[in-house]
Amino acid sequence: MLLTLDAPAANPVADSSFRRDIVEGLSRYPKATPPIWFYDRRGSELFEEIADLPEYYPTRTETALLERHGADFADAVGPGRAVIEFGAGSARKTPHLLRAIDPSAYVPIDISGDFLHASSAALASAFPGLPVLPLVGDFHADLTLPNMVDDLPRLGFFPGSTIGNMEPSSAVDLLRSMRRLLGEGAMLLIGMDQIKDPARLIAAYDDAAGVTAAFNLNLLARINRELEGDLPLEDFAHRAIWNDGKARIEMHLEALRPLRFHVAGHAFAMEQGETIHSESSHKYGPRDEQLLLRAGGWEPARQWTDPDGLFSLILAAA
Ligand code: AVJ
Repeated sequence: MLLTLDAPAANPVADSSFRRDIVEGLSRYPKATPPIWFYDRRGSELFEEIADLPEYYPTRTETALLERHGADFADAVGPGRAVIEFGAGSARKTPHLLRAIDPSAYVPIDISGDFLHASSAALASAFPGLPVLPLVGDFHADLTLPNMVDDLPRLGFFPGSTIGNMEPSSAVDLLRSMRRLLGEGAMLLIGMDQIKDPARLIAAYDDAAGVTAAFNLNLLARINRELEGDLPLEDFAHRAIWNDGKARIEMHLEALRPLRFHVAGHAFAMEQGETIHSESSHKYGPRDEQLLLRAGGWEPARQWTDPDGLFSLILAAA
């Protein structure tokens, strides 16, 4: 049962913070933009295509863990919790968890309103008795949960290793804000991608079919469309590099020649070879998960890792 009366209007707050983040990110050196802005409708659709790519193992590996360990989750979490999902509810993962733990409500949170509305409708029809209460917003900001979940124990669900998009300090801040939002007695089920052979990691972020390149370049198309930009997409190349010192994959958009362009009335220049750093995906070694969760105010309780050691789900308690 979907409890949103109408499709969310364009979110003016997101529009102004999009403008602020992009102008600020292109004004600094090196240029860098927050990955949250990848996810307009086209960006969300491209990410769903990435999730099916042979090179991109995280989604299928995490989904297999969710399918396989449902009885463990039911045992560890118990029925009747309100599931609060941070990031778009993808139709392929969340149903496995919802079927396993018999929740009393589901609150998917995402910044991309129209994509969230579509995925929430799909989930509501798959779980007719479950109150589905989509919340359009930035989960890094302070949010207020729907009144309906006020008196329910909560389970946060933060899959995909999206935590890896953040610098360690921001990741800790996010975990702390999740702890505040979910409250005493809450639990958190979080996906964290494991460190591995850099060649395998680079392939996962620079696939042969070029879908990840299109995902990265789509940000520039969105900037041109929504912020009166004139960036020449044909003069940028997608790059995925492994930063060993920081244990992260970095996606960049490299200028193939000296460039001058405008965004939101501001003029920018790039030298040939200069890049816009558009995303980091941090990878975690043994025990890193526990350290990060504890720093964020959570106590790790259970961990499930696939047989090849590629990806982990960790259950933690507030
Ligand atoms: C959706 C943020 C988990 O970091 O692996 C996929 C996004 N970027 N391919 C990730 C992404 C390039 C993905 N997350």
